[in-house]
Amino acid sequence: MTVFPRWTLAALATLSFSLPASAQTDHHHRHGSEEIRASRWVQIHAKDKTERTAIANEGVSIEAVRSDSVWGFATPDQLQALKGKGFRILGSFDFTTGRGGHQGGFDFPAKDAKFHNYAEATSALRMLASSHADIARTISIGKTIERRDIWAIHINTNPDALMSNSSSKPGILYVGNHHAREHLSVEVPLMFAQHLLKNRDDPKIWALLDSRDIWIIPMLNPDGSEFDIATGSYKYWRKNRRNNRDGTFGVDLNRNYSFGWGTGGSSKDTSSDVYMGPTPFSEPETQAIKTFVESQTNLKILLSFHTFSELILYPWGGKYDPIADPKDRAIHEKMAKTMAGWNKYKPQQSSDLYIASGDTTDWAYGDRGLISFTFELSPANTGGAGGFYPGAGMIDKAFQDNLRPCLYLLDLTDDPARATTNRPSIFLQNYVAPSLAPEHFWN
Ligand code: 0X9
Ligand code: ZN
Repeated sequence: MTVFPRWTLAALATLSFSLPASAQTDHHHRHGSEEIRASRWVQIHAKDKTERTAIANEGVSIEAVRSDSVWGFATPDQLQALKGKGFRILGSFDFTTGRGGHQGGFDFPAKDAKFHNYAEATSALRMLASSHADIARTISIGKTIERRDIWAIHINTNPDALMSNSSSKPGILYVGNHHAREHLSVEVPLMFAQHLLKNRDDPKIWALLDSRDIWIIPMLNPDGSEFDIATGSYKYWRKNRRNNRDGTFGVDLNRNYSFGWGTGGSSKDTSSDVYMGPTPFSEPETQAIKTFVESQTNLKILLSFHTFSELILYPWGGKYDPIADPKDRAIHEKMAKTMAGWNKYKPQQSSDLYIASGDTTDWAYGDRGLISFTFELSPANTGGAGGFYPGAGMIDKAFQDNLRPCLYLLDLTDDPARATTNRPSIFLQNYVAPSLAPEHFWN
């Protein structure tokens, strides 16, 4: 368990979170900012997973777990309830109204310009696919609640598979950005797609491209992402942009999947950051993943990127029980441990963090039988600038740290059980990553 070093409440208290002036007049944004204003960024004493689960059950969105506490967003009501149950609130911080006035362009602050907004992510994927049109295509897997297309890049060396979106080769899905403010979770899968295609002439990469069916969806929640950056100052937005018709917005897409939906660590309160939605798969974004995964019966592995804390998580997340099937359990454990050896993340069962039901990987494994992981990318700790906004310098690090794990998963896609046999991945030995070409990428 990570401890919480060199980080004081005094340092946190000097941070100010900004809200747009435009939020005062813009109906569409007003309710969102009210929710943010109502929420506090808090540290709560919690000594173990049972206490963390109790906190999550109050509807608090836990963002970082420390040895004896958690950090997250909580409403005053939730804090009251927790105090009533004897929890100690170690710190509670406000959002303050700050600058605003965006001119209609949704973009990152200049210092974070390397991050891709929706238009940039879309065009990066398009350019990538069109410059490798023989083996890659972009395709929309559905539309968000605000009618944005959710783009996937499909990589397959068989032109018929590209045309028909179906392949008999073993398939893998990498998906980023279930959570809006976790912008690094867009960049890593985007760079991974770029890496595979730019290095297609590397024999090891080509062997994988030629024998696997590869799907990458870097930005599942563009509505939330765009909302988060729309004013020039980050809004710490997590959910999608569903209008809940009661003055609140947003469903937590990582609580909206059907497997074990609503059985703990999620909230029925529409204003909660972990609002589960009115019904399982109520959201077009999770529906799009469901329809897609159900249509791609060749899929074997799913990796969902989140931030932050540097963790590799595997099912179950909605219950403390380990995976019952000994083979599947061993595969998840072995793969997580092997990948953690490379990226130095901490491998563990999701619910060791805290119970959260309705997440992507419980559904992907529990309903579809896919070997499934959640990566919580860097940073390890909240750091001075806040863990969701670690700066553009973190992009390259997160990519470098996770390239080999991503390639390893791709390699084992033909038969994940190879992880536990004497026919392991080629990436276990003497692996030197082909050179990166970031200068081609940023556009
Ligand atoms: O709570 C989440 O959805 C994920 N963490 S995040 O800080 N990115 O929001 C973790 C999901 C892991 N699943 C469970 N703990 N069940
Ligand atoms: Zn997340």
